[in-house]
Amino acid sequence: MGGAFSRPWRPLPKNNQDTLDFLKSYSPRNHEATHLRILLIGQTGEGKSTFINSVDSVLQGRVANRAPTDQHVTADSFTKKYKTYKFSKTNEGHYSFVINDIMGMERTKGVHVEDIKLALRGHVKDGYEFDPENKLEEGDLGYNAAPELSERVHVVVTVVPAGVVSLLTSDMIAKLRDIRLAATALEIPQLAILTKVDDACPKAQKNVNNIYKSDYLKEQVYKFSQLLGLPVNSIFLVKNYSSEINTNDATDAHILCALKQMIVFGEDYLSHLND
Ligand SMILES: Nc1nc2c(ncn2[C@@H]2O[C@H](COP(=O)(O)OP(=O)(O)O)[C@@H](O)[C@H]2O)c(=O)[nH]1
Ligand SMILES: [Mg+2]
Repeated sequence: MGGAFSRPWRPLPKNNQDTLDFLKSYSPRNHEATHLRILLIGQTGEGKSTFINSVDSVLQGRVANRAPTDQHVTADSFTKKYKTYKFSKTNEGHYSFVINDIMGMERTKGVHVEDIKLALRGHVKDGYEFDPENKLEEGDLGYNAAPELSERVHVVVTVVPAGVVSLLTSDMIAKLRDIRLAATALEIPQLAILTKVDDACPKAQKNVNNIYKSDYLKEQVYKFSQLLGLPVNSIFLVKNYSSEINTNDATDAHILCALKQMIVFGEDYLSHLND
């Protein structure tokens, strides 16, 4: 045995304030884009809305609850609309990145993979209500025929609970890979967050700083990397603010670390678009 809780297999993020400053001062170098758009994808109940709330909580320094989350996860996806979340700065304006929440991707009653591909290219209007029976078509009310750069997706993030990685069906993996290929064809960068590390690992539940010391969580990251073909260093472990009353530095650190990488990847894409 021995090594299960010895040295972290990835260094712990260090300075939250540096990352917060980076986020605050960030704006796309490509002036055609007013902001950077992050799209979260995954099945229902995996922590997408809670991640959006967690980001808001970290930025505000208090637990926020803007994106409706679902405590009672049923076959029906709670989020049906394509919705853009902006984040307010304390004094003025908004951060120069936004996060899109999308309907869950379950086999029946889930969002069409084709609709997600349209969203990547900015063709899905904000507020469009996904219809599992019918995919969005050119000419539909919710179809944006001439998307601006800011309406396109600049980084795609797959969200899966750490404890669910080994339970993903081949059908779901095929869908995720399908979207990944579509994003790759558009050269859109991708990463993943494995949520609910506290549910998946008792040591992580005790102390979130143990997540990079857990062999079990490391295995899930490597397994997910293989399943999806994403590099290991594009996969982040996150404990969302799901039951806490106050924020804390350790939980903030992992959320910030994942968020910063999303911005770095998205910025890289945006700034090289016209090369
Ligand atoms: N323990 C724990 N629960 C979480 C975490 N993230 C989300 N949840 C819970 O998982 C449930 C579904 O989350 P939600 O964000 O609505 O999932 P979505 O359908 O992907 O948007 C909610 O009850 C959340 O409180 C996490 O990191 N840890
Ligand atoms: Mg949701």
